[in-house]
Amino acid sequence: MWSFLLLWSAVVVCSAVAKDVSFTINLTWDYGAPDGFSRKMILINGTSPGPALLIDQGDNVKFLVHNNLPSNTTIHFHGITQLKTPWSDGVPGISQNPILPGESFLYQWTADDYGTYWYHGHYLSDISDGLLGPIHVNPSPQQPLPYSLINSSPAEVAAMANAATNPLLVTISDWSHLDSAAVLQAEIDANLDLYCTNSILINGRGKVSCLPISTYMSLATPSTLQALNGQNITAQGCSPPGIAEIEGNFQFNLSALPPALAYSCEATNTTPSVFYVSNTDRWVSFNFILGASVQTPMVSIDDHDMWIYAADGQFVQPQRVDGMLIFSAQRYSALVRLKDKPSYDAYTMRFSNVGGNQILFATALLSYAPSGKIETIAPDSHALFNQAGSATNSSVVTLDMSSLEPYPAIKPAQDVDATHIYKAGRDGAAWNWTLSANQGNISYPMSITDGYPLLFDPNSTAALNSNLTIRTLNGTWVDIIVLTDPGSQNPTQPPHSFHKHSNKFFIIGSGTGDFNYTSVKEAMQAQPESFNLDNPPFRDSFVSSAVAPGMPTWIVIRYQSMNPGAFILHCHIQPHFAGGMAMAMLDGVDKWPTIPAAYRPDGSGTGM
Ligand SMILES: *[C@@H]1O[C@H](CO)[C@@H](O)[C@H](O)[C@H]1NC(C)=O
Ligand SMILES: *[C@@H]1O[C@H](CO)[C@@H](O)[C@H](O)[C@H]1NC(C)=O
Ligand SMILES: *[C@@H]1O[C@H](CO)[C@@H](O)[C@H](O)[C@H]1NC(C)=O
Ligand SMILES: *[C@@H]1O[C@H](CO)[C@@H](O)[C@H](O)[C@H]1NC(C)=O
Ligand SMILES: *[C@@H]1O[C@H](CO)[C@@H](O)[C@H](O)[C@H]1NC(C)=O
Ligand SMILES: *[C@@H]1O[C@H](CO)[C@@H](O)[C@H](O)[C@H]1NC(C)=O
Ligand SMILES: *[C@@H]1O[C@H](CO)[C@@H](O)[C@H](O)[C@H]1NC(C)=O
Ligand SMILES: *[C@@H]1O[C@H](CO)[C@@H](O)[C@H](O)[C@H]1NC(C)=O
Ligand SMILES: *[C@@H]1O[C@H](CO)[C@@H](O)[C@H](O)[C@H]1NC(C)=O
Ligand SMILES: *[C@@H]1O[C@H](CO)[C@@H](O)[C@H](O)[C@H]1NC(C)=O
Ligand SMILES: *[C@@H]1O[C@H](CO)[C@@H](O)[C@H](O)[C@H]1NC(C)=O
Ligand SMILES: *[C@@H]1O[C@H](CO)[C@@H](O)[C@H](O)[C@H]1NC(C)=O
Ligand SMILES: [Cu+2]
Repeated sequence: MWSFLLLWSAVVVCSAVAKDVSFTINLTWDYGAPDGFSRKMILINGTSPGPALLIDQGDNVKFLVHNNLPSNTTIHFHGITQLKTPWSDGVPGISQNPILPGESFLYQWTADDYGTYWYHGHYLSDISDGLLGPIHVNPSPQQPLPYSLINSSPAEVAAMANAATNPLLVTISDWSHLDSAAVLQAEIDANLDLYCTNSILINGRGKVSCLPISTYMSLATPSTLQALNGQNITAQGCSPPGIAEIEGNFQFNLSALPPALAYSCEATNTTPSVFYVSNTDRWVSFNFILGASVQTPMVSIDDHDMWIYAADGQFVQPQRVDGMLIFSAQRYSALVRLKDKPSYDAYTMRFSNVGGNQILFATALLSYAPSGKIETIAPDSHALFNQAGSATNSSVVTLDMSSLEPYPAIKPAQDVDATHIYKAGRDGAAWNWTLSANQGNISYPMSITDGYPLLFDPNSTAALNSNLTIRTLNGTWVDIIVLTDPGSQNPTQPPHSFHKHSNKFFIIGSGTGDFNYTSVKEAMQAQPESFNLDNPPFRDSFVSSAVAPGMPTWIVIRYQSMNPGAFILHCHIQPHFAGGMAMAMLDGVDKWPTIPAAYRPDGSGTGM
């Protein structure tokens, strides 16, 4: 007994001593063929996704980037709080100047929170060219773990804890055969909002599948068929560009659109990613990261259900699901009970986009057999979801995003010090998105600060423009209400998947219709059923509901300003972000930090 206790306290003491970990990456612009089609892309030390950062809670991280790209870049560590290191948040115009071609930059931060995160480029849409990689932070030994809520048997709990400590990281992205600069140019030339990609990638591997148009039509949902209004889905599985019900009442120039961005499809025959498991481990943890620019896949594994036990890193009351919809920028960790006696060597993992934009899917394999020994795969008839992500069986359970209760329980403040209401939508063009409904455009935020990012001058004209920035006092609680409003030019909007940099927030309410109130307090008196101040989700992403004609939607997040610095709140759908759907957030303007000389534009500006 004594030796057990001593061992335990030794572990605690050890882990309390934060260790330093260093990573160096070299970014290059080179040929790759993730879905079998070759094009130039961003490689991170020769791969995409880049190497996984596997660290422990409390570690001090140094991350040195060599930019050997022909373009500017910055790296953001998505979901990392950057407590007391706002200069390492990686947003051009907000917290640093871009890393120019041939230059290097040193990011330094502490892994304050456990969980699954990711790093990615934040300069325009460089993320869409392959600049992304996973991060996993193992919790400190003091952190309570939710596994016994799934199965209380000590042997099962130990197997789950082991699986969660050694997760299989699944980075999901989507892929276009044109680079992000060409996609953006095509949007402007054709005056369109582009919402198609050529494939979905799982850990950087995918395949171009072209189904017969009649199959696409039979997979289309009733609402997609209604929007199509007699037109066919394209060979690429897309709703044809320029449908007013989808893109708004604007003048489009379809002849300026390269066929690869919506119409053409050339199938490839690549092999999928394989995730190897051993049934003697009993459990495996798949930690999914959605690094996609556009697509929203339904994730499922044939013949296996999943226990979702963390959302955006944060442990939750586990939910048993057959399938899970994952939105741009989100992460979910799923414990999967392995079969004691599998009937097949391998089972298909399915990732099928849900939404009227495109029918597009990817698969991967969960294999019980070692590499090179897969002889039998459970047949497609075992799938619970079709290639459009719709359930094929009425008893399937999908993730309920609104009830991801944090574990252990945490509560937001019951009232706030400040309320900010923003209207989000298109302005003037299908591709021109705004979060403030007043300002914001394609070059935002890169262009607004002209070499002197907001972090270095929180009293600049741009920093004081309330159409572009949210300013908070340190320690205060703040509500941000995002109203997605159908305008006359803008009858519909897809769901937007927003991400706030720095600390996590609570998602305390949502609804349809106008938000005719000046505060949550007032709204709660009128419609208490739309709010949860007791055990709401606590995470770093939130999703607005799709907007239909005449039917606005709204969603409220509540957070405590506690990390003075300049951050950003933005839609993570890349064409929307590059189109301007962002607001700067200046947290703790009354307690502004002193910026180390190494990060200041009038110092070296490189972190070194
Ligand atoms: C990237 O490659 C460099 C040079 O080979 C190596 O020193 C470094 O450790 C690699 N980085 C990672 C994160 O693996
Ligand atoms: C990065 O990779 C390029 C191309 O392989 C190479 O020329 C360059 O020396 C590398 N830079 C560093 C700092 O490793
Ligand atoms: C890179 O950033 C610099 C500084 O903001 C800017 O002058 C330059 O035009 C940018 N280059 C590209 C290729 O966007
Ligand atoms: C749609 O495609 C079918 C073949 O799958 C074709 O017969 C029909 O004419 C097409 N309709 C339109 C409006 O293009
Ligand atoms: C539409 O795009 C084509 C091809 O880029 C171009 O030649 C034409 O001038 C454009 N039309 C309009 C009205 O802008
Ligand atoms: C339908 O889904 C449920 C839940 O996963 C499963 O138990 C059942 O076997 C499925 N039925 C069919 C016909 O696939
Ligand atoms: C884009 O939106 C901004 C802000 O809402 C507006 O000022 C600008 O005129 C719009 N640009 C175009 C091309 O419509
Ligand atoms: C903010 O936007 C409103 C509405 O477009 C405009 O009247 C106001 O002048 C703008 N404020 C600033 C500081 O630009
Ligand atoms: C975007 O904003 C910048 C800075 O306010 C301005 O110079 C530029 O003209 C705007 N671009 C568009 C397309 O509205
Ligand atoms: C910004 O202005 C306020 C009020 O004038 C002042 O108290 C604060 O020190 C200024 N902040 C910085 C970083 O200059
Ligand atoms: C900001 O507020 C947080 C939360 O109240 C507090 O922990 C922190 O010390 C404050 N920071 C500064 C610089 O005052
Ligand atoms: C909100 O106000 C608008 C305009 O004043 C009104 O048309 C609408 O019915 C109101 N909505 C609700 C839900 O009260
Ligand atoms: Cu969006």
